Amino acid sequence: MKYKAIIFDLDGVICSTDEYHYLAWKAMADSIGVPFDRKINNRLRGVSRMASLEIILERYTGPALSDAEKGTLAEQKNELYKEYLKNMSPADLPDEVNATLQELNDMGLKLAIGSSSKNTPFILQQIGLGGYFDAVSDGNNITRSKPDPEVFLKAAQMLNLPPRDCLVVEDAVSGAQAGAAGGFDVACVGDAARAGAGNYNMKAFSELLQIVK
Ligand code: B16
Ligand code: MG
Repeated sequence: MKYKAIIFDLDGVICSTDEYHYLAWKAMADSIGVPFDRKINNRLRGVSRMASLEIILERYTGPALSDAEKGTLAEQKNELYKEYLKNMSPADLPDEVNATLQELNDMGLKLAIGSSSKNTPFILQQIGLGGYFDAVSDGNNITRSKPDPEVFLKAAQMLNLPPRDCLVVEDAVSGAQAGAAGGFDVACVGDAARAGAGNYNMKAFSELLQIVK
């Protein structure tokens, strides 16, 4: 086998929370009168919460905001986002992803998560994957956000494996860059695959079954 483990990004790879992020950021943006649309929302993929807020505030023209006020705005968004996440269930885990994870597990690969999201444990629980992964590295155990490789390096450490033995799976260009910067091979789906950001650029998640052999 080419790899001993696979480290998956969460949002955009295992499941999609794009719409909930959009709705929650939109409510926050409306509350301070800053324009926000789905195109800007796309730029927030894989980006940490505070860095996402800074991107949204690029169009803000009101009175200067203190760090404390920015923290309150991010918290306001997150509270609403968590309310939306309560709607998630195992039905939000696509069948193809579920079946592929089972097959990869049966092949003897270690499976881990490498996500920027501090809500990772809650999302995994909602989609029925709480306790499923061999390691979970997320926004709660990192100090630097993607494209810094920290989140993936910590996942590899938790698995006790060097980066060359782990394949990273990402949907965001910043995430693919993080994987490459950490010395990992990267397989991309979605936006990052269309941008050709990975060593492998997939049309379907199940292509992983061939890539790892
Ligand atoms: P939170 P990923 C990322 O998750 C999302 O793609 C990104 O849109 C979000 O801003 C970030 O998590 C932080 O999320 O506010 O829940 O901590 O793609 O790295 O799994
Ligand atoms: Mg992602």
